[in-house]
Amino acid sequence: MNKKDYKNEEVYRHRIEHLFENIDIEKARSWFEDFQHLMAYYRCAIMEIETKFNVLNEEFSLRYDRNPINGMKSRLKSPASIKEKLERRNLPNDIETIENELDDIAGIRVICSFPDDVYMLADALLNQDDITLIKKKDYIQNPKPNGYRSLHLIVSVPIFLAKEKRNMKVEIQLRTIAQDFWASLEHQLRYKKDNSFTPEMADELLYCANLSAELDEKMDNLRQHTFEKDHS
Ligand code: 0O2
Repeated sequence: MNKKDYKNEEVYRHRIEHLFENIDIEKARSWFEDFQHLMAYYRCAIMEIETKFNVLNEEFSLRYDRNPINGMKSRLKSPASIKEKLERRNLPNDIETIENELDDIAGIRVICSFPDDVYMLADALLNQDDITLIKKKDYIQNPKPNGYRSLHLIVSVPIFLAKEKRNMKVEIQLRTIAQDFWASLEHQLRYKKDNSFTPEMADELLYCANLSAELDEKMDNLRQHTFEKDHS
């Protein structure tokens, strides 16, 4: 090591020490371990809810020869989004607060074929005796001013571990294919990093949201005509 490298090494070590001087490494390690466990419990809760929807889809397909679920997507909120949400709400980042105050760490989106399927699936899930409804927001009956439509449920579902049972919260968003198409593109346009989203684009998107609601209605009429004829 030459003299210059040696000096750099010293500076580097000094900077690292400075960075960590206010951090209790043991505390940080224990926080991280608890956080990893909590995230694993949320992953289990996602599996439980996904299974419930898969069972409902299967049953419906046997009974009526069609699938009400077109697709499902799930996600765990990223550590960066969790941190951002806690800061936005002025909440401490301890594990208890994360679990008690944030409802959307585990999220499942259920994309349904027809608008009626959204409510049929929501009712069927909420009728199950191990599911507790915590919050419901019906943005289909009451769309957001920007045109967003979706049914949001926050539910609590038990997960069974080797030595305990834990009730975990899961956010479920149920929407039709058309509502999902709109929401995905709106999200991409609105959150584009170059700030190019204009009020005219917002108007245009609202127009598109109303068009897709009309499309859903027409498709639902076709469904009633086709399937009711099949089962009459
Ligand atoms: P991500 O990455 O999708 O999870 P809160 O979650 O409590 O802070 P709020 O407003 O009470 O906020 O929740 P709400 O209204 O139930 O909406 C939460 C989620 O719904 C959002 O999650 C979006 O996924 C979706 N959402 C709500 N409004 C819109 C909208 O106008 N456009 C689109 N495309 N999606 C929407 P996050 O946290 O934004 O992100």
